[in-house]
Amino acid sequence: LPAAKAQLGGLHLFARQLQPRRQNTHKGSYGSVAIIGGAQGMAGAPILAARTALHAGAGRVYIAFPDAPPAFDSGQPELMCRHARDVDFSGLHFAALVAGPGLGDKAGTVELLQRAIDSDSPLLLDADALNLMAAEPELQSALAVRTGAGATILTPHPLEAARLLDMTVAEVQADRLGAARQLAAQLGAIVVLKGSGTVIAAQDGTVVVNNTGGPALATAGTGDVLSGLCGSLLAQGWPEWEAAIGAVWLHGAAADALVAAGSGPIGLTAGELIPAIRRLINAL
Ligand code: NPW
Ligand code: AMP
Ligand code: MG
Repeated sequence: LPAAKAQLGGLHLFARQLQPRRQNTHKGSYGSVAIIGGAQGMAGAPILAARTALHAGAGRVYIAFPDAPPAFDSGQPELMCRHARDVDFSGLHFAALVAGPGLGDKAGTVELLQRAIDSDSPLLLDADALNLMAAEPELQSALAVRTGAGATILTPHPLEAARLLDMTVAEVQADRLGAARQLAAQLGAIVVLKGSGTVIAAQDGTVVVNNTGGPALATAGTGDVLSGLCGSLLAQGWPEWEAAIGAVWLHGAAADALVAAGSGPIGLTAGELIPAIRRLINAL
């Protein structure tokens, strides 16, 4: 923790965001997040994202499933599980939308994604939302002209970035800064190119390389945790650049803390990151 504080102190980036909660606030003060995803067999992905969003401080968290939703998440009954067709994403209904974890590619998902892109909410696209975008040029056009005030953040891993750029993974990895910059400029979004040394790129070409985390994170579901964390920070009013960098940094720092305590690198699980992220946010 002292090392984490020193790094943050050096950055002076999050001082405005990491303030104690004001006394006279309520759940509405901390934003509603909707996680859009969870096709048959991949419900775990949005559940990990949603649980993270809650533990990182969002006031209310919904999961919008593309198919029939479970009645509730028995491990986290605070979450609200809905069928996506019954959820209104329009305008600024949600303080942040996270689309893609375990979303799949069945009929109807393109239209569902279009509704999310058309909203004015800050929007994070991950996983299958990125794969659908790579396959559907009209979604890319819609993203490029997203007119609302809401920011857009994309969080591809190298294969997802390669699909969007029509490149190979080797080409992306050979020039990670260039690939992230190209995607950010092409799609008018902040791009978080994940992997060892995650690159965060803005549309104007600014790039940052993260220095937390390590191979403990090379396990299923860690990307889903990152998407929920970033969505939670967006919902709590973090500007998009700070939210992207802050989420990546906190996600890696939580893994580092768990490794230091003996819970990794071998066998760390994505779910274990969630309480560690909460601990870090409260300590900082
Ligand atoms: P390889 O093996 O090296 O050829 P996919 P996915 C590559 C959901 N999940 N550096 C690597 O390729 C997600 O949310 C659900 C280099 C790897 O095999 C998605 O919706 C879970 N290469 C869906 O599953 C938990 C890298 O990409 C391939 C790389 C599919 O997502 C798991 C995988 O990419 C999962 O999150 C790197 N740093 N990182 C659940 N519990 O419900 C990745 N690659 O084929 O897009 O599959 O990422 O698993
Ligand atoms: P995903 O592939 O979407 O599940 O995302 C994996 C997450 O773990 C991303 O945040 C990656 O940056 C992170 N990650 C995976 N492997 C490493 C590594 N070797 N070093 C640092 N971060 C990693
Ligand atoms: Mg992923």
